[in-house]
Amino acid sequence: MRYLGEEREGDVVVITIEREDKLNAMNLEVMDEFVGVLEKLRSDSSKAVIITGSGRRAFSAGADIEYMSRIGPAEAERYALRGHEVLNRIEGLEKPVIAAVNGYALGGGCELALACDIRFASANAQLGQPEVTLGICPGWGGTQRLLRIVGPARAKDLIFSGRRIGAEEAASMGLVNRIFPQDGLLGEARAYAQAVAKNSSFAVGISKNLVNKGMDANIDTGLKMEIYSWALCFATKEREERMAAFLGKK
Ligand code: CO8
Repeated sequence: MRYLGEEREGDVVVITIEREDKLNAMNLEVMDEFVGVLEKLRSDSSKAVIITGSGRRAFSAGADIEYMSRIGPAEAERYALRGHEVLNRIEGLEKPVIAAVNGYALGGGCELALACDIRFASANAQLGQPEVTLGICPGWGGTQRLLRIVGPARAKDLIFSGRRIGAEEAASMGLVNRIFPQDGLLGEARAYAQAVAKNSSFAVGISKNLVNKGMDANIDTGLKMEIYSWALCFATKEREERMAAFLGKK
């Protein structure tokens, strides 16, 4: 792969966008590589995934502006669809995905982070949806996922103004879960991912699915889904073993 690094440590896979000279902006090739990596992650034995950017300046500065400056509506649709495919695959992956936001996460970069389950940020991170400054609206789910994470008023503020916010402000609106010094960020993300990976991956995966699907379901449907999923856990050997191990300790 040219633009994505992939490194596995125990149960955790770290994917790094490696286009540091362009602040990890994502061209079509980056998105194509993402599709391949995510397809593999769907069925491999890993239990948690971290996505980050190379270097100390950016997670990702977004979609590739040089490329977008030369395309028309048909190519733009193809680009948007590819982006949505990647982000939907991240959201649909039945294992936790943590964004380690190590600098700028702008436009498509912020949208990539929004599709992840958990966002850890370095103290120098800056997030934003500056698309309108370029004459476009957010195109990789920003209007929809940002709305669901921070609510309509904050989403509109960020999208209409295109302003960049720091890690503290992002955390205050729930856009970022936790903030770490830059040098500790990846280590903290790894430690968190390893800790989550120790839990039942079936139970974590099914919980992710319930939260994601529940976001757009009415409460009755969401609670019904929870009951069925909960009951399904009782069909797993792992549930039996984990409960027996707990009782055996006593
Ligand atoms: N695309 C392509 N190249 C980029 C991008 C980008 N998004 N961002 C930075 N770069 C490049 C610069 O052109 C520069 O390249 P070079 O050295 O060859 O000139 C290099 O990265 C370093 O950038 P700067 O010199 O600009 O660094 P600064 O420290 O001066 O500024 C900023 C850093 C503030 C992050 C600045 O680079 C910036 O504002 N970048 C653009 C951020 C942005 O607007 N992102 C949103 C893009 S739109 C988008 O993401 C839409 C998503 C939905 C797509 C839907 C599909 C159709």
